[in-house]
Amino acid sequence: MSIALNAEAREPEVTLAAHGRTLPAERLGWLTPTDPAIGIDAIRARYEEHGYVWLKGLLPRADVIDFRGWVFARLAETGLLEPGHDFSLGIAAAEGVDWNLANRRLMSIVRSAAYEGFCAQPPLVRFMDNFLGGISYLHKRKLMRYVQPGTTMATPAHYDLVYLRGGTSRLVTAWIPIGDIPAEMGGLVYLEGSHALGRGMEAEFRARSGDLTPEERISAYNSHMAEGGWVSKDLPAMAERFDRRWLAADYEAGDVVLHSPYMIHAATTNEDRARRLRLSTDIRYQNVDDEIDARWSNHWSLGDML
Ligand SMILES: O=C(O)CCC(=O)C(=O)O
Repeated sequence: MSIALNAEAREPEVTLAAHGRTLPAERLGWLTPTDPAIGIDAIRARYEEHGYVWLKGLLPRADVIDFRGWVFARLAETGLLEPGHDFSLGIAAAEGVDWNLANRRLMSIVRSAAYEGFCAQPPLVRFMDNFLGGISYLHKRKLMRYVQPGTTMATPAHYDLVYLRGGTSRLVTAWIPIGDIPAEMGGLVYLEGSHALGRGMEAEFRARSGDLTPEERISAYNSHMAEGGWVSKDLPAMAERFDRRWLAADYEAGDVVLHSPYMIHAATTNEDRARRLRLSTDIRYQNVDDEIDARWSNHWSLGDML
């Protein structure tokens, strides 16, 4: 496979915002894409250096788009989709969503054989075995998210280890766009080089956590953390405070981003003019021989406080 990969090809002409605050152009940059064909050693080296690796076209694009259609067909009854369009387009209805039903359906989808198969598809499993240098283990608690256009929903800034402190720190998150997610659709943004910051924050938390019970020490909802384990909802202020940029990307179906459990990331709002729903999954891998956080051995349930 040969993919044209141009790191800073796109001028930051888009405006990205989250929680009512717009990222200034000088605090916005672009992720560097990686061609999976460069080989596992080079991929690992990039992951270690940058805290992420954005793998272009690792999965068959048509399969990812098919799966997007499958998911939205199952959610159609909830009123989430505008009728009359191919489900794989994922065009959002302007109103009338039955949120109780949508939540129930989402919980069924993350328990489905189809989703299990998507997450365990051979190109991904083979890659993860190779990347982790052994037998890869996929945590059972797997998250799928859809984001409506024109709403304020956006994941606040955080690093993942906060939610997985009960096992090894040698974790790898795979964030997989299920469909194209151009930057204005509110995909993940990464705080440049922040895996070093996350390590520092974690060391500081450990140093201060002596007064917590063992359960509290591994919980993201302990009294030393901001509500929900977030670092902040104010992305421009974080960029200023740490004097670095947020890196965005035009993700395409078939891409997979791997990020370090210390890498600080967030999402921006979905401003898609075509009113497409942003759909993605985030799942966590580790080497099976490393200690496993037992709290993640159940399917995701809304409100499971993990
Ligand atoms: O998709 C999102 O909005 C958040 C995903 C995330 O936090 C992750 O992949 O760790």
